Amino acid sequence: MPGTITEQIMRAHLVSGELVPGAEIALRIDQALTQDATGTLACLEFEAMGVERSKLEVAVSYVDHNLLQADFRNADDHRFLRTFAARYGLYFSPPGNGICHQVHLESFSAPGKTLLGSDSHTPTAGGAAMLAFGAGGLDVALALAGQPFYLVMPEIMGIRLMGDLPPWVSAKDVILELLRRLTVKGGRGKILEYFGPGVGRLAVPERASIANLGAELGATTSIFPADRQTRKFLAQQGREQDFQFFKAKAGACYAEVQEVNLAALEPLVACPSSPDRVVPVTQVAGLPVDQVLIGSCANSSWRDLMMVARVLKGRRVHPRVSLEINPGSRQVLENLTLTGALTVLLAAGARVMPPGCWGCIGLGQAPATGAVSVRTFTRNFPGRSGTKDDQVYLASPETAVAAAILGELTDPRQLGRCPRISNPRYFLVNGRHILPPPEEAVEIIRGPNIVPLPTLSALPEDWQGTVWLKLADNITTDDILPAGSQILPLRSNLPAISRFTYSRVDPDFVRRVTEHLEWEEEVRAKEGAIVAGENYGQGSSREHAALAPRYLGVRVKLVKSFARIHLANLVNFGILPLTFENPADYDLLSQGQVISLPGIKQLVLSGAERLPLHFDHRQIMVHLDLSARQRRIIALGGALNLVRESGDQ
Ligand code: MIC
Ligand code: SF4
Repeated sequence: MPGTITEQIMRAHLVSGELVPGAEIALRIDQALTQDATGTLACLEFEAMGVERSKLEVAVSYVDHNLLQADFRNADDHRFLRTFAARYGLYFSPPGNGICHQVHLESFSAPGKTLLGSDSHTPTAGGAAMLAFGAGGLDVALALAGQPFYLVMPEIMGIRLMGDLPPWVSAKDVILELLRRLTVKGGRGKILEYFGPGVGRLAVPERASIANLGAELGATTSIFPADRQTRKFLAQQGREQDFQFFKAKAGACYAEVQEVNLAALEPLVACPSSPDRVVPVTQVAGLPVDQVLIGSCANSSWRDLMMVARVLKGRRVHPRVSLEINPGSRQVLENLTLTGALTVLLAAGARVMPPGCWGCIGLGQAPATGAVSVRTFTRNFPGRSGTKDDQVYLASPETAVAAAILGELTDPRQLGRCPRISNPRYFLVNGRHILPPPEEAVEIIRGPNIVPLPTLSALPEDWQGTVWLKLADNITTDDILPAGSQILPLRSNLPAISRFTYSRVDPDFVRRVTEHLEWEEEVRAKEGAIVAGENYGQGSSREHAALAPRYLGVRVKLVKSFARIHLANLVNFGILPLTFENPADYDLLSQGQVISLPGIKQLVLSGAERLPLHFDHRQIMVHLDLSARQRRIIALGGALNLVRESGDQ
């Protein structure tokens, strides 16, 4: 009998397939979450399915990303999401309530349940023993419609935690250590399951920080057992009734095991501009720092901000530094207020924002030119902060606050005695702000910026197109379609947002591919391909990064390897995700080259895994590694076409 926690939860939710690594499986989903930046598309997709009401136990629409209301557009989105949630039976968490992952952990997490979220950090709930996956909005819309979630069964990697964290070293350092060892590609095709004596010493919010950043390893998800600590956390939230024990059975078998001795860890930082460029902070100590941001779904729990307040007590922020605090949730902020910690933060010179993502998605808080910014966030991809050539370091709250006080990167152990943070027996829990769906009928209100989805054409019998862009390894979805305060308000307006496709890596891309063409009319008549290296599409789950290129005519992506969520999004929008049989063939292709895939539709539908690709009188072999279900979707031009065709609900 399979005995890992993952297998136990999967078995209880298995709709089809076998729990064999590499096989496609379908899982029943208990809970779903969306956030505003991905949620409007998910809502439009759900509407296109013609289903009357969400079929899930719990579904929550959060507003946490697009909080700035510089004009009507984000506000229109918020109202659309609120009325949509009320109409279709979702809870609604309004702006100011907090980051979806933190609020979900506090208010809805339940051991042993499955959760699907249209955000890549949904695995945060794995800290409370949920099997939680990030996915594109369309997959979440399908889950709301009662469909299972399809994924390739990952391998299960065991992470044995030993010992106890030393003072000034915290959960962020545990996951930074794994990023140092495994890199941003190291978790691909894997679920990370934590076990061992060190686990029991970590409280749920600390586990959640570790599970959260598993996304940066490329892992499918991460999960911790449900134990005494989990019960304590749920009791603090007034939800002890949602607790049940979950741990791996004796003889549970992991494909591989990484061991981390917590006692041997030291404070670490991820250097610019990738979460895996990890070094001990001592190696970069002394570097002058201009900005310190504390928050994001990785590090904005009560424990983290309380630690920051306790360290700041009686101290002042360095005059050069702008210290900004983004609390994870209203609950965190209320409890900081109650304990007086908020006053300490203000007195020390911190700027305190309302709960939300803010600078983590580039919504404000951009650093000055050439400035060093230390952040407790999840990602430091180039330019994500909103400043070109930014210098963003990722660190724990302890290391970040030390930098804020001394004005330079510092080993926090220099600060003397480390405060001990013990969680209160009960938090002040105020559930009134999460709106349950009403019984009565509600009309959905849309603003002019909410544009209906386009219809996508089916795959032609033979395909020919131009290589429109050639890119390197580790291209992120921020590179494909950036976020930030200018672009985020266009998340529900595909024609408008598509004008920013690849704008960060090739500002000329959109002009080039649409040149001499009438926008909208002919743009889809001409098709193209993108060529790239390893781990293409890492990072965010935003399906705009698949849909916007498709809208501009990209039908083929040919790369050395794909990141999981992006691959699923490409399939959902009818883009052929091809990989090189021989990675060295990458060097043979260049921008502007015409490539062709003769008989492609038949080959896709026949299940062929090796396909011939022609260019310049030569042929190379490329791979299409998809299930029969995914092949049908590609042939039809996208998953919505499949739903429409089958009248499937
Ligand atoms: C991110 O951290 O990159 C985001 C912004 O939360 C994204 C979602 C989005 O692009 O809206 C994610 O992680 O999926
Ligand atoms: Fe928000 Fe940042 Fe977390 Fe994404 S990673 S959900 S932008 S806080």
